[in-house]
Amino acid sequence: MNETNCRNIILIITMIVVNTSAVFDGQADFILTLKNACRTDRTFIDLRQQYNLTPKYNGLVHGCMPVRCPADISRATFKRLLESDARIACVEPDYRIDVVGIPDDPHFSKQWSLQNRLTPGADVRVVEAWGLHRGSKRIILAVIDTGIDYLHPDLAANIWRNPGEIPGNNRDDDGNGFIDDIYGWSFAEGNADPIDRHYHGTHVAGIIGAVGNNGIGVAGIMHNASIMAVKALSDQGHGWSSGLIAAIYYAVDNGARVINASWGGGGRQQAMVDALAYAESRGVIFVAACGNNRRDTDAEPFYPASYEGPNVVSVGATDTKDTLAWFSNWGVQNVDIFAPGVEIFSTVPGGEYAPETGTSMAAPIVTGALGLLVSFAPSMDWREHINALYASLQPLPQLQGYCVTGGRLDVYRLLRRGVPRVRAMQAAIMYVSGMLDRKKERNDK
Ligand SMILES: [Ca+2]
Ligand SMILES: [Ca+2]
Ligand SMILES: [Ca+2]
Ligand SMILES: [Ca+2]
Repeated sequence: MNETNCRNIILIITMIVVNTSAVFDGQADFILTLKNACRTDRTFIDLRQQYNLTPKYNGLVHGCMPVRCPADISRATFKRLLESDARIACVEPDYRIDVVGIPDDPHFSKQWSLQNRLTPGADVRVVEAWGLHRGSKRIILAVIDTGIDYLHPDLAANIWRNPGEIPGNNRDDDGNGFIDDIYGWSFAEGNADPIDRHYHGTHVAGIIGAVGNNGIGVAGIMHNASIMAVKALSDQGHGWSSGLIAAIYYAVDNGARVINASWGGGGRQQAMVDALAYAESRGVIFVAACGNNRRDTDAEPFYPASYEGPNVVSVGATDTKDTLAWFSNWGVQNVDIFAPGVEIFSTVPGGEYAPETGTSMAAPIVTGALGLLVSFAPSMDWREHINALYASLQPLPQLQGYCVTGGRLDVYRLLRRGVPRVRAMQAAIMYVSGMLDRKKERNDK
């Protein structure tokens, strides 16, 4: 057999094995991260057989392999066994992850919001920003959450549709490893339907990109957008880090430019660090809610917001008085910026609308703002987009000591940062088109 044939056969084997449909839903016993040199289907099969493992997915999720162990051996013994295997870089627990839910003191929250409803609101100046740009469907934002009500009349037109996939033919037409993934994928249920029966993901999606200027409901920060629905949290609002890691890889591999993560929990995890580094390597920004526990995350981290990658933007919540919201976490090293997170009105399943409160609502305001900038100034790279975000904040003395920047989002100033690049691009286009016109004139003579 010559080398080409051999490679073709390996390729065919790869295509059969790499199918990320779920073997089981729910919690894995361990997430194995394989060493770089061992990230092959052969190793996947060998490990499964040798240790009698049940993998969560029918293939490696990049280098990562969530598994259940055989019932007849203790977890501790098994962990030691796996850790001593030279092919495995690390063996970690599969953490429970929850939506960053409504603050757990709803009564107080109601009173608090009633008290402050008459106070003039501080805002992120998005109306002025809309004078410059309102977004576009070219930019894909991934909402990794409880799914999205993609049929909601104020969202449907801004939901991403996988261009390479034909719905309902039981085939993976675009060859991305997922069959009939039209709107995204459900890693919570292991199927192609990321519908939201909770509320959280739909609310987050509407903040980012409810259709603007359509005469109904609310306007997202982006009036026009493509929102990818990646469901990794259940209809009860929780999930497992194994599913969230797979969801991040899915979003990155399918073209998301910004990922919104209004969830968290569990400990620091190498498999998650790897997924976020992969996103960084592809220029994908990861915006994470910093949590609603009213605590200093420098002392007690809240993941994923507390991961230190330069593409991870950790967002805390301010209230209508532009001060730290009563439930919001903070961290002068761990939290990057603040955005409003109190009584934010947005879409909920069934064509409805409701106000919600939390850092879960602050993060998608930042995601939407970054989406606007990415769409407005596409010639800037992700580092420039993030630098523009930090440089354009409204500095507020009352936020000093609560986050790295001491500032609250200002969407208008953010877009202004993109103006020189947009002008330069327009000038270049005009120059080229002028040259073409002159050339045409010469030819016509
Ligand atoms: Ca597909
Ligand atoms: Ca299909
Ligand atoms: Ca609307
Ligand atoms: Ca950060």
